[in-house]
Amino acid sequence: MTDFRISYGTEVAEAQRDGRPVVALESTIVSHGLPRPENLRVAREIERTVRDAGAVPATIGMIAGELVVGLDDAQLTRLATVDGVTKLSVRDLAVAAAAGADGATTVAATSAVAAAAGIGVFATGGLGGVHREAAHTFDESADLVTLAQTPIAVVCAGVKSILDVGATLERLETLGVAVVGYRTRRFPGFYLTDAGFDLDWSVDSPEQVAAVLAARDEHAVHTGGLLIANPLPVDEQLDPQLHDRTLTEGLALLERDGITGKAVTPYLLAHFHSSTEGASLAVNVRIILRNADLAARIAVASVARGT
Ligand code: PSU
Ligand code: MN
Repeated sequence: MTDFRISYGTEVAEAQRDGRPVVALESTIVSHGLPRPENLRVAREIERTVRDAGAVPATIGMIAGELVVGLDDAQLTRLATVDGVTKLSVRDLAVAAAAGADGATTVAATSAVAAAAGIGVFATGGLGGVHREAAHTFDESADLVTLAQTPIAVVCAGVKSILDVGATLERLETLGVAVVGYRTRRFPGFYLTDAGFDLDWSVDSPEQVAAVLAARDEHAVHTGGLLIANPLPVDEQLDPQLHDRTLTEGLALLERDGITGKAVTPYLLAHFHSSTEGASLAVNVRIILRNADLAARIAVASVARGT
């Protein structure tokens, strides 16, 4: 566990003191994954979804060099609307803190901070992973290696479909990140219901996930992350033909514009959102809200078990 100095939102601090369920949420999705002005509206809707399911939302980010677990509405607004918010992975946290920066935390950074704050459940959209040209570029998200070392349950719709999903699943196996499908044995593909790969395990209820987390803590053998892969229903996914067309186009543009490093994922997501005229945005929002709801139910079930 990393020893960060953390500032807690009032509601989160109270919930933790009273042993009530808390769900961690990331801010990169807000600052870099969704277009303005919808991003702020969606950020608030994610928090409301967590509350409606009986848990307290803890959106995580950095404000003027301070790590905040449970951003208040003014802080959330700042990260959603101000220019120059940095995308922060785990390695950036100390540097950004020393610089007094505003920053949005990725899945990697959010997981590490949430675990350090004693929060066990986290909801996001789609995980980062191995990029399609990784054999040449070595571009693999720090989300993977961080989750290998971080005891947190992440509810996601698989990994982003812009990635090499098969290679990402192989890396998750190598790194020792547990993956279970939620009411499915097929790995979801973010915008798409099914990415074309089988899963070894599936769970059917929040209580079952809570049982897995309890067993992990009891045995203390596997201390890494657990992915709960929660697919969109088929009739809510992005039209697969539109998806494939948009992705091919986006990958070509990436090459043309020479985009590399941490700019790749925001660039491709922005391309999807503009080129599908909002269709991918609507799907992305559905994904996050469904994951926020499931994560909250898992947090509630974990508290009910007394673990
Ligand atoms: N899921 C989404 N939208 C996003 C992301 C995930 O629906 O914007 C973000 C997450 O913060 C994730 C990051 O950690 O993209 C991955 O970036 P990279 O590939 O540079 O590691
Ligand atoms: Mn990368």
